[in-house]
Amino acid sequence: MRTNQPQTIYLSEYRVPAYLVDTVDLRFELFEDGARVHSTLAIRRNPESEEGAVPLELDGDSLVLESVALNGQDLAAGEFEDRGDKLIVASVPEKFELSVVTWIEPQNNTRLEGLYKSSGMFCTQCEAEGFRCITFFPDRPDVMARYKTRVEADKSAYPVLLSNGNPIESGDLDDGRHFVTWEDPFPKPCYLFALVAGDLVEKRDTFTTCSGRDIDLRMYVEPRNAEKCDHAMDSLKRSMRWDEDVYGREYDLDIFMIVAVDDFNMGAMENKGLNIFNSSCVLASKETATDAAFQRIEAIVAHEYFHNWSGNRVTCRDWFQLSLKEGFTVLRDSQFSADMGSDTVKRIEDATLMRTAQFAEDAGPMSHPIRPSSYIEISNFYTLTIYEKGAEVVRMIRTLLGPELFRKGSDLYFERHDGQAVTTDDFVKAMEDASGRDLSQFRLWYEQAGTPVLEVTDQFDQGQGVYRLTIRQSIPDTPGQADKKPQHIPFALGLLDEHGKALPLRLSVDEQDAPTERVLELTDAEHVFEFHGLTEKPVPSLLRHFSAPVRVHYPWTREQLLFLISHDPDGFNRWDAGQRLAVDIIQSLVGQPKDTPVDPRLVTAYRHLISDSALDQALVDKMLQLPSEAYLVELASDADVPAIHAARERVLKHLAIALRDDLVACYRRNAGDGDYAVTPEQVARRSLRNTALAWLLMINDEEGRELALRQFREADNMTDRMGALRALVNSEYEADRDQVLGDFYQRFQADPQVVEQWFSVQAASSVAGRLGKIHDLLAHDAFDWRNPNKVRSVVGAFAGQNLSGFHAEDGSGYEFLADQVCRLDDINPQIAARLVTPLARWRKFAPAYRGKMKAALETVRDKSGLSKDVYEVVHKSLV
Ligand code: 0A1
Ligand code: ZN
Repeated sequence: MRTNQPQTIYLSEYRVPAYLVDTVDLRFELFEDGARVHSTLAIRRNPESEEGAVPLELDGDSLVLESVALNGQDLAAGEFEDRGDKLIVASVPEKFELSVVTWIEPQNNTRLEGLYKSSGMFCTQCEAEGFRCITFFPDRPDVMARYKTRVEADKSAYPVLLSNGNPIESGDLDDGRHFVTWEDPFPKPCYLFALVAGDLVEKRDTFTTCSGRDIDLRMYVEPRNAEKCDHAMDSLKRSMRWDEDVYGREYDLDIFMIVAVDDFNMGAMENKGLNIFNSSCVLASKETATDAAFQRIEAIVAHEYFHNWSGNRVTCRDWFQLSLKEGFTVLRDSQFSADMGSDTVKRIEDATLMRTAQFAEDAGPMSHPIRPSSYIEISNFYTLTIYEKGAEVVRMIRTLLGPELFRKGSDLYFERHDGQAVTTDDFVKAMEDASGRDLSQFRLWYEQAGTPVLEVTDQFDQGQGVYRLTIRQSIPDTPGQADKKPQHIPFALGLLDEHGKALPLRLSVDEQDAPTERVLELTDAEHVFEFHGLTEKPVPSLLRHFSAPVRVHYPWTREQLLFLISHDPDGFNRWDAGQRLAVDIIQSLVGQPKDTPVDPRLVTAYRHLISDSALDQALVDKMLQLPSEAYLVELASDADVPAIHAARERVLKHLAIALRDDLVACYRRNAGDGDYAVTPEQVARRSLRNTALAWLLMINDEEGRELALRQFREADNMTDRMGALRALVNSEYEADRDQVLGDFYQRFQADPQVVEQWFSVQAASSVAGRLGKIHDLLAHDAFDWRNPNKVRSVVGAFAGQNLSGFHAEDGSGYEFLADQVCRLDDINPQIAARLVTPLARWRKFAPAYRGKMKAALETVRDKSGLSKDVYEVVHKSLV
């Protein structure tokens, strides 16, 4: 157990920094047994601070202090205090230079924060508070400085030496060492600092900006990955052009660099001019990466690039404002992905993530507003709420203002705050000032946690031809917040007549040329809207495009949903109707006897979808996917996972049996695409045939088995190969499964990104991923506790995706996860805290499971030396 209780940080206690740093001069001496960091800071008292001549306090973590000098004079022992997490100099002048030398051990840094080694190279991760693991510094984003960085290392082992900005000097030193000095002209917070040193190959390209400047684009990767850079480079160029076209944002430095590293806690990091990526989020070839990976890489490259404006040029005042940069940037990358592919499909993917995972977070013990008011460990707040809900909130501003005024607001925001560290309120203010709209009630989205619930009822007045829609909103209590105020919600809708025709939405009897889709604005706890001039009761199409991150309850009949599936002119809501129907049918089977009939109308609807090649195949592909187990669990209270799993499987098998011939035909119709390309059409074809295979194998279909084995053998790309592998792994053809898993490993064992996929396809499988198997995977030669991707691909995939395995009735899955979290906590607390999430949601589950989950969580709580990362999640979930 922890002896000291970690401290809570409050937004209300924010004070401007007492001291500012104008310039940072760094010199890194990199060695095999450690690194010496020489730092010289030009510091002055902050004129905006009321604190006056207070002691200077710098943050530190795991540093060995070698010397401190003030204006060139070494300080004597009594003149400063090294408390480990703080370096305090009691008396400093108004303006001075402080030089600090620290010794660190990157080779032993398993937390992967600060400077560490990954596959032999040095690299950094400073967001959120990693810079303090490199040197003593006021580690907060509102201290912005200009950096000059000299990196020195052995020339043969580390020929490439990188940092932010532009290289200004380089040369050889004694003993086979060399150096490069970099200078970044843009003031930045220390979380955007980066350094890389390694034996890397360089891939180059150029981009000409809208004003005609040539930007030097460079990717640095390990030699074995040299052929996996093209997709990221192309994605980067598309992102740069898009940000100019859509947001008017031009790149500002002369060089833009991307580096791939294997050991990385998150997906990627937007360090100024030197983005560092988790290898799995940047490297791709058709032989090794699936379509989904190609799309993910494009989105992440864009996300990091877009941060150059939304995050770097304008940054966050403090970490409570994290969603300022993350929410806005996720919206931007989501718009970009929609523009590169299909708007509807992207919207379906975003809404699915929100409804499955963010709603669960918002209803769980760690629920927080997109601008939290307190935290213990900021790393725990890189959440779906900050990122995805944050993006939805900015999207709603765009919906309320319309695209033109939104762009005007964005321009004003960048112009007004360039070079500053600001708040979410500054963002909203810029939107208000540019548009003239009052967003005061809208600001509640930033302050109140929880997912609003809309109860919709309707009534048709035949005599008057009026359709009355009543919408009541409520927001559930969340930890520390009760009795919430109604929020400002844009609610898009349409009404259809019995033939599926879109009806004009007349809000008054005499309204002419009324539109067939409207965005209603909900601001009160209850609204009644009247639509005039109707001759029959319409079918409502509600919350089109997922116009707000809310739950909608309306008493749809199955007939209405079937009608919307085939008639709604809005693609998103056609998909949504299909999901609602499938949810309703699966829910009605949970806990029922095995022979309870499945509503035959589902089969008819699916048959129609599979065989209608006139429909947009990408949408069909999405519509065929049954709601996931995770989503069904999210919708349930007292969730009984094995029962949910069984009901969903029953529906899946029922569909597969009934549609067996249609599936084979679908597979054949979509076979063969010519040259592999990640186009929406090809992606849909491959996905459709992989869905067909998966379903056929669920029912032990011999022809399906042969098709899968052939596809596995003959595949020329990873999507096909993985599709066949996954179908076989999830089937009862045990001998085939072992055979293909063995072949796959033999072929790809040298490629860590593919081995990760090989781990996760097994760990996530309810058939192949039994606990014994999971232990085997952990004992496998290719598994490495120090590599977050490996941990996620086995432990994370088991607890997060293999729900029936994890929720085994004897509680063995819970005990397993608790053991792994404890083990990992000593190696990498950030990853350990993320892994514990499935247990932290224990209150969600049926009593038989809940108690065992709680007990497992208590064993984590009682571990000695628990990190504050895990402490926060465990304690908040046990209160
Ligand atoms: N800002 C990055 C994500 C990131 C956050 C934290 C990290 O370490 C704790 C690393 C990366 C992004 O949004 O892409
Ligand atoms: Zn980001």
